[in-house]
Amino acid sequence: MNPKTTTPRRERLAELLSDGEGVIIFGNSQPKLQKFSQDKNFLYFTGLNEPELIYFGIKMGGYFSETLFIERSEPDRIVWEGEKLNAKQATELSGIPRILHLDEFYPHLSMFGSFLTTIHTNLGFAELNKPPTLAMHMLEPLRTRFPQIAIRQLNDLIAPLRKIKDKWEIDQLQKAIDVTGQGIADIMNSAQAGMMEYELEATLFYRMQVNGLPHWGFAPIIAAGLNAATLHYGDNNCRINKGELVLMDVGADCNGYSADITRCFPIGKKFSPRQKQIYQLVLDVQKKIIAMIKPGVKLSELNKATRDGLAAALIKIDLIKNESEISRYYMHSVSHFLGLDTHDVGGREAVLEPGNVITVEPGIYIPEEKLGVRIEDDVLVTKTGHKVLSAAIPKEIADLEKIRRQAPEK
Ligand SMILES: [Mn+2]
Repeated sequence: MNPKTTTPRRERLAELLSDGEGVIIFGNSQPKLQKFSQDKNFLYFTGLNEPELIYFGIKMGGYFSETLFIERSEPDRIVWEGEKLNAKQATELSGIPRILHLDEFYPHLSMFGSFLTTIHTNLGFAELNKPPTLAMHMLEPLRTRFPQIAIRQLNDLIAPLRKIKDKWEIDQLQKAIDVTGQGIADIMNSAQAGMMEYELEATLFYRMQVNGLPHWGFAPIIAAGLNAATLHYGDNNCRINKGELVLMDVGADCNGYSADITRCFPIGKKFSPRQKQIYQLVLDVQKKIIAMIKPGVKLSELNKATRDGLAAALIKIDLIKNESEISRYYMHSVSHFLGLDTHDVGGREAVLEPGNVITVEPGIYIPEEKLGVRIEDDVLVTKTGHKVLSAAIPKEIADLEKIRRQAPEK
């Protein structure tokens, strides 16, 4: 990301604001001895992937004024932490001309305090038994002094911007998806009974790293047998047994953009008849849902068609008697937006528009048979329909069995 991508985004942000409205985006902090990961709204609007930064923009008299707050450099900390971003670099990388230091945040904001009507910020959500979020904590003195200022969730304002992906963003997603697909192929080519789930995880992670994508988009799920029927299983620490079906819900990160792919494969040379039956019905529904995708379609329509399709299929094979029982075996939504966040901004009631990227991921989970199947692709909505960005990653039974026949077996 560079000012060529981020400056136009902030110009569009400015267009969403009325006079007296401001935007404050708190960048994330560096946790001790852990990898830094930037707040996605901060990254989207500034392109700066560094900790301890705050962005402030305000509309006044039709004019949009922007300030970035950075840390003061402390010469004797450099040997520990390296050089901090300086003002010149911050402007070059973000295109934001005015740079101040973090200790100037309150004095600077106070100058605009009586003029501000609303602040849109990455507030987060208050939770019982949890401390206030950084934004709540940081804005408290301002709220006390200027009680007329309404504090709003930034995501509600900017979701319409973030959910339309430009070409550069789609390229990042495509690269994340392609490398994830290569890693999935590596796993399918090498997985054997007796391995641990985390060995499969390591195979994909290695592929990501040698391809220049050193970060996961989200914590990977590698789940064999019964574990695949546990929706948020993420321990990845069980031994994989012969005959089990392995479910992988994984995605690499490319410049902050996350792939989100789920594939299943048998740990022998082929699917058992029951695995095949369930897998095929999930696949048929998944393809039907993908075929529906075009501008104007609502996510809620995709959800309803998925439930109806899966219910009809399970009635046909006598697993359930009537449609309402489908919730026993399928209990999540079929789609979410994908982008900087794996579950990206955009909402559940959205109407699809060109430039949206969504997942399509129906599943059937039968714990009593130690079987879970989910198939997930990443789909771009185009002007006339859709393009499956993950189309190169095999999912047909015949293709998967062909790969597995060639894989070494213990
Ligand atoms: Mn997903």
